[in-house]
Amino acid sequence: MEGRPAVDDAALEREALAVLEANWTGVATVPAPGLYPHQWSWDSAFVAIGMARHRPAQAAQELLSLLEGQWATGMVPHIVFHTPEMYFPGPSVWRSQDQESAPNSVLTSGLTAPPMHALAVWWLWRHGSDMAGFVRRVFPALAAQHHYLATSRDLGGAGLAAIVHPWESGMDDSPAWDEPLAALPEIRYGYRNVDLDERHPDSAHDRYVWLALRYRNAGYRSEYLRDEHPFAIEDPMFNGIWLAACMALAELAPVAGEDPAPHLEQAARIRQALQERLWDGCFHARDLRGGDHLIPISTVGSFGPLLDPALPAERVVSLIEVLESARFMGATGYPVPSCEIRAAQFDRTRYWRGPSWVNTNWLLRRAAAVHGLTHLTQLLTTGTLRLVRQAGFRECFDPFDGSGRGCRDFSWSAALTLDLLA
Ligand code: 2M8
Repeated sequence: MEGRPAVDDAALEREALAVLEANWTGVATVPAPGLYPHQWSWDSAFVAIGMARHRPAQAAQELLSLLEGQWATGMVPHIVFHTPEMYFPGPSVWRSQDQESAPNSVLTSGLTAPPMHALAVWWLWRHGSDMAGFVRRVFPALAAQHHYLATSRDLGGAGLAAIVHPWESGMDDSPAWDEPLAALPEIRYGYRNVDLDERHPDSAHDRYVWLALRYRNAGYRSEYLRDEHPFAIEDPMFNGIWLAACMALAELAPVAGEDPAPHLEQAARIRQALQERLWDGCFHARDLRGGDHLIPISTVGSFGPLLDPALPAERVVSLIEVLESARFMGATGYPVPSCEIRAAQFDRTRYWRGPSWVNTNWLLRRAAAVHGLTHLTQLLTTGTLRLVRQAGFRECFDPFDGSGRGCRDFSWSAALTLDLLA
């Protein structure tokens, strides 16, 4: 594998802080220089988590900058464009300025992303200092974000939030979306984009753009999503994160002088719906469009509901068995492949189709910790640190030999390393 001389903890921490400093624009952190020149929603939450102990004021600013992009509907967009840097799909695709509910001060995308933010604020409150004022300031925005998910995105009507685009999962090219994407019409736009072609060698990317344009042309209306939009999926990772975020909001409520009860009730609704709708021996995504059925493939997203401290013990045991088996980390040298390796679609080299990611490793480590699984927590910590020590802060990694893939100096890989080292 592509190695580099062993670095000790202090050097690794210095390197991580240097990457984050280089990727800081003055108001926010870009995921990586060049390829991702704007602020991405869940990337910023992971950056804030990693910075909580080191630069809490900057971490708070990171989240405030993201929330500047929040729409009046409560929707927190998956990209906020603070600068005119070129990126496709950029502001001319999303046209947020034409939407009454979008902010005037900044341009944004029209989709959302996994709602990590309340958890990030909780992390900051727990590990940073003097955070009560910040918590009071952002609490209403976080409550509005959750209200948006509970109303405009409960497309299945049973208490889960549906994603309406693969980009909303944060795991764009996950094999879980292959089948629902294949059911859409074949689209061939005229342009080509080399970076994106490498990620999506088939016409999948054109379908992504087509889906985004349909939603935009419908004025980003919830009624359109409910009645017409051809892509709607209840994803276990998105909803597992949302549940954890509701629990975090309940714990933050007293700090903000608010009642925790509605947030605990929301968490209970998600918990029940996850069990009733997404469990069939493992958690799977539910396709609300193609005849309303579970998509059989298991991915790293299947473990999202493990973030719930109240997940029934027998479910925890079954999920951990799958995670540690030869279907996932039992067969690879490094944690955790993003897709089960026995699946025909597994590809150790392609983004969310196989490689290991620092953010999902971190989420599973958090899940292991909330269930008191000390050995697994330790395995995920050391395995992830081995990846970045050997290959650097790459976007993702080959799960078999640990070599780096995607771009370099990737912010969440650096930030979460800081948390793993703590
Ligand atoms: C990737 O997503 C973008 C589109 O939003 C892309 O493929 O170009 C994903 O890995 C996503 O999870 C991440 O937030 C984003 C920026 O790092 O890149």
